[in-house]
Amino acid sequence: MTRAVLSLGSNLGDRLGHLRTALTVLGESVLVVSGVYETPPWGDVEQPAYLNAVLLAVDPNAGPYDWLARARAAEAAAGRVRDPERRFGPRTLDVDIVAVWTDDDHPVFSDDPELTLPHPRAHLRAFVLRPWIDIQPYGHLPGHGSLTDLLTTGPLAVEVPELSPRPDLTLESTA
Ligand code: A4P
Ligand code: MG
Repeated sequence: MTRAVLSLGSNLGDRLGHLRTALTVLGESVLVVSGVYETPPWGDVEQPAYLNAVLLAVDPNAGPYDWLARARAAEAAAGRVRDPERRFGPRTLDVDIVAVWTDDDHPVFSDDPELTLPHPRAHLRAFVLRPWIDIQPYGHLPGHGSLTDLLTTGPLAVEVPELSPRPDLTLESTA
């Protein structure tokens, strides 16, 4: 069994609809979903604002690479087209594997470029950590410390106020 924290992002087309598509594809493994946040684009600023959310998923039969396969299936279902010229550019749906834990609660670490765990940029992104703390207030990003510390000290603290909670947009869990 593994537990996985996945991040969802969309800034093209029906953004909320694309996030909901991810939940539909991930299905019953989804245990809990954060609120939705409207966030300024990170990494490549010449693009529309994103909707971001984070979820916790659990599956007795899923290994780490199964989460990656499901993430790709969700992106495909949302009609994602990759632009190799624009790494952090706009997309209908991005599903990243933020972190994975084994059934005995050990975090999985991997430096495989195909699946790097934890996600190599998660600790730099308020748009991942802020939704995550909604669903795991005492959570830790493996290798980087508590979500509370990451969000309240250091460079991310100034980014948090730039994220707009969108309580008018809800992602229902399918669990
Ligand atoms: N890969 C390795 N590790 C992982 C992992 N933990 N999770 C590999 C997911 N994928 C992982 O990913 C590129 C390669 O990373 C794949 O081969 C995969 O096997 P991709 O999904 O093909 O491309 P990408 O998502 O465009 O690249 P990347 O580098 O993951 O982009 P990011 O870092 O996800 O950035 N601003 C805001 N506000 N909100 C956003 O959601 N997202 C991005 C995308 C940029 N700016 C944003 C947002
Ligand atoms: Mg990605």
